[in-house]
Amino acid sequence: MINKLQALDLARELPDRIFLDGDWRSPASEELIEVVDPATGKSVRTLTVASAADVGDAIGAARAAAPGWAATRPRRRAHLLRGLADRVEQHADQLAALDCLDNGKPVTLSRNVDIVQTAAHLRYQASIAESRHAETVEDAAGAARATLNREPVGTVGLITPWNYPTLMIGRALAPALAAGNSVVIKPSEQTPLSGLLLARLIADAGFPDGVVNIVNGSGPVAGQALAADARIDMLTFTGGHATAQKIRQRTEARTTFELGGKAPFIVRPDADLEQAVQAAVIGAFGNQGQNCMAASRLLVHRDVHADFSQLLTSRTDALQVGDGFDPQTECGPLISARHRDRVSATVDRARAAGIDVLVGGVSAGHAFFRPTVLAGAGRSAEVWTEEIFGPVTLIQPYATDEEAVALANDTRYGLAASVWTSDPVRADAIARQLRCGVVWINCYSRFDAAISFSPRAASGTGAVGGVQAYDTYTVLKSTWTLAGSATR
Ligand code: TXE
Repeated sequence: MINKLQALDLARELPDRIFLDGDWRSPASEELIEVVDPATGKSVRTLTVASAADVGDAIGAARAAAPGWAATRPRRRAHLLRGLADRVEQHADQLAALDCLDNGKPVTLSRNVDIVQTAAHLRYQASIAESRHAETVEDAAGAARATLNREPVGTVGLITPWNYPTLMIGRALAPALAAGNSVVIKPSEQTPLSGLLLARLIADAGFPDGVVNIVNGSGPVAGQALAADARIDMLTFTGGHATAQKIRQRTEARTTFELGGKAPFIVRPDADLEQAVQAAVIGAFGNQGQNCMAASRLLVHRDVHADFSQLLTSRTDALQVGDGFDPQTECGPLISARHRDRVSATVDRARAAGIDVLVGGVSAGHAFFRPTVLAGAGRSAEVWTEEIFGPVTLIQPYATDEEAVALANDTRYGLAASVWTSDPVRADAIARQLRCGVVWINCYSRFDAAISFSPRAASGTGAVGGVQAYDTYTVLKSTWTLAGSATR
């Protein structure tokens, strides 16, 4: 594992460039972003950000590379994707350390979850590229047959967030490339480091020039330029709702969005409380709660509510908050002191509105905020309706399964949910009624590159993972041949 000093050295030797057409280029802009270590508030380094013209050039390079990449045999595409997966695994410590440095997340979590999953998506999508063959269908009269081909959409823009910097790139890049699209990536300006190392690995893996381009830049300039460019055929955006609204207004391209969430976590009276509490702690406070699938509304049956609350409060209080490079750390800092202030102000407003703070509710220096459990929020409370995106969860008692489902679905979001019970029939009945893309029964935060989900309602659109993600990056073409007309 890499320590913080080594991570700082690594961050400082990465090029202050954009990765364009297989080469490193100095951005035309003179605007700088400061990369900050949220655990200390200290500057790591500065990077020159891409201008709108730089983004335009990156799109030009991607478009020029698109026909060649689309025509590249799927087996070759798969080979290159596997080569990239190998390199991601070989550089797992470095990628994890860079994500720990500018995001603050515990380095072991990043190493064992984010980077492992990134490589898994690359490998899985390589296998789909090789196996997703064209289908042939005969028309009803038997007079003609059609071949259904899945063709790449063209050039894809990926605008990614800061909460899982490497994984959010890899998870979208893998199906986009597997399906034969060229790509321009704009990582979050708050976490620009791992994208630079990924660019090196992409070049080293042997992808043709221009197939992948990576531009670090701000949302309002580089992000907007990418979103508004008519040469972009498809945009994949993971981030905030307000930004998604702006992007929707600016693009006519195909879009997929993964936005926020307000995931319910239902605990029935027959649940294993120990396990449920353990999962709630990880679900609510993992990644410092900066996770669109965070267990942010704990709906607990009134018969076990007191026991659950007591256990949860003491487990939460015992969580080790600290620098992500410290192996003891369970909760790192939030992404920035500014975000910590936002989270803190939300908890202060909840307190002022009479909502109980059972544990936490205080900041702990720099960008740190103690994991927090709230109780007694009504359904119109801000903390019930709005995504906090920090280490803050709520407990709400309920009396019947029907009430639990109604509370769970009382949100504009539709991303994830969890049900805790020893009754498989009830579990299934509840899961069917939940309006969201993922339901975990007696578990939380389980993912697999082969298993897909679709965000719903205000949480977004499209498919993440699985063969369905690959299909999202394709367009269907049916080619008809009249029977007997094209024989040799
Ligand atoms: O996201 P932004 P922020 C949610 C979460 C969080 C809130 C705001 O609730 O508190 O969003 O986070 C780029 N045109 N999620 O402000 O700004 C930006 O540069 C084009 C949930 O950090 O949406 C970055 O690359 N792009 C989410 C990306 O959008 C623009 C993860 C996301 O940043 C742009 C993150 C513009 N005008 C936040 N403005 C999840 N689903 O996990 C910004 N960007």
